[in-house]
Amino acid sequence: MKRSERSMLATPVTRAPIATCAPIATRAPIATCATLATCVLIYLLIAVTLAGCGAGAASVTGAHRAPSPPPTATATTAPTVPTVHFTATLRPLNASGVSATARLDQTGNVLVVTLHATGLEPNREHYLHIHGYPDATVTCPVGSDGAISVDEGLAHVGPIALDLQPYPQVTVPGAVAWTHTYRLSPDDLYNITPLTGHVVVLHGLTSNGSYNRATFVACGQIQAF
Ligand SMILES: [Cu+2]
Repeated sequence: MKRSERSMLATPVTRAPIATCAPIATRAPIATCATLATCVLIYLLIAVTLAGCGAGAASVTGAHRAPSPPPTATATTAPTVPTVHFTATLRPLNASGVSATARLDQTGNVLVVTLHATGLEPNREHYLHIHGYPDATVTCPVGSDGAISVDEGLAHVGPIALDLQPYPQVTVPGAVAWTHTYRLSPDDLYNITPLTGHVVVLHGLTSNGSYNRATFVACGQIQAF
């Protein structure tokens, strides 16, 4: 047998599948069948080839299939923590002339405190605190514009529950707007809960020519709204 004849015989058996899928389907017209046996053989080859092509097509399609959509947001998002809102109206103590409003927005362990104050001495450090006890209620000193010592003030409002640093910086007389966000530790949360049992206090006043950074200058009860 000549080499060209051997290669012609070998070709259909070894080369038919995958690489020539589409051409084979269009390449085997009935008219080309020389005998019934040849036709059967050709159709068997076509059937086997198409089956292989079908499998290949499926796998290719699978490989290019769009990835499954990610789980919906509702399935993975933690439950929303509500924000609770509080306010405090600070009235002057020790004839300071200081007035302020504080807003407190608490979302879980995040507390945003906003303060608008007037009458604070400029270029002085003004402590800003939440005072009170855990699971108890304190109130601001009565007779708010009278002279109240630091000890008397603390007797009313209790210890510092949360030190609101960095304190407001007042560089010029007049109003000051200040806000800060705190990420509270478990101890902080314990100390300020419930907020409605606590007060906001501003400190710092010059009296008789000397500045006392602990003197109470304004106090306000925290209320929910
Ligand atoms: Cu204080």
